[in-house]
Parts: sequence; C-alpha cells; structure tokens
Amino acid sequence: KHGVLTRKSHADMDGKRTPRGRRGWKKFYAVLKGMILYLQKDEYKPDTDISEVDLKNAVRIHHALATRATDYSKRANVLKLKTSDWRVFLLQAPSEEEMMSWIFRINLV
Ligand code: I3P
Repeated sequence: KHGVLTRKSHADMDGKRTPRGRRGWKKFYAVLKGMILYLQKDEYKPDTDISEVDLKNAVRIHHALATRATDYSKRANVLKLKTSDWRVFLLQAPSEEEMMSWIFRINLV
C-alpha cells in the first residue's frame, strides 16, 4: 500500500513527549512494504536506492498499533500509530477511506 501521509511526531522512544521544535506536521509519500512503513520525501522511483533520510524516517510497524486518533480534532482523517518502541505518530490521510485503509493494513502486519 502507498499514498500521501502527513506526519506529526507526538512521542519519542520510551514514550517521552516529542519536544517543541520537532512537533510540526510534515508531508510524506508513504510506502508500506513488509513490516516497514517508509515515509519518503518523494514518490517511489524504481531502480533507485533508498536515501539516507528516507531510511531514517522509516518506521518498523511490527507490534505497532494503529487507531483512529479520536482525541485529536484539529485535523480530519488522522490516525494514531504507536510503535513497539513506544513512539507515537499522528498520520493524516487525504480521506476517511484512506485513513481506514491504512489502519487496517498496518494492524494486519
Ligand atoms: C509545533 C507545530 C505543530 C503543533 C505543535 C507545535 O511546533 O506548530 O503544528 O501541533 O503543538 O509544538 P514545532 O514545529 O515548533 O514543533 P498542532 O498542529 O497539533 O497544533 P503541540 O506542542 O501542542 O503538539
């Protein structure tokens, strides 16, 4: 699965709140491949190696949990992703349908 997702980092590893200055929203081209959610700067191009930055932004979703972000109302179609290392991301999808699809696919892993 792939598509545009806008990310906000809410908590870092060990569940500590992401400090100010790193809590902004950023748009990515997301690609779910195996147990990894790649958050890429640009759309995937075949036959190119994944860049250093894109690797840094990749999220391991094994043992992660995706839910609708019911406690976040500033934006629509936002899901909450909790990873096994206690990070928390808010991810905004372009539509309700896309959000539900990402939740379903992430929790299937
Ligand atoms: C954050 C940025 C986010 C905002 C967040 C700010 O600043 O303005 O958009 O979240 O508020 O801290 P920075 O880019 O300097 O990290 P919202 O869009 O959800 O308001 P927060 O600290 O209340 O999460």
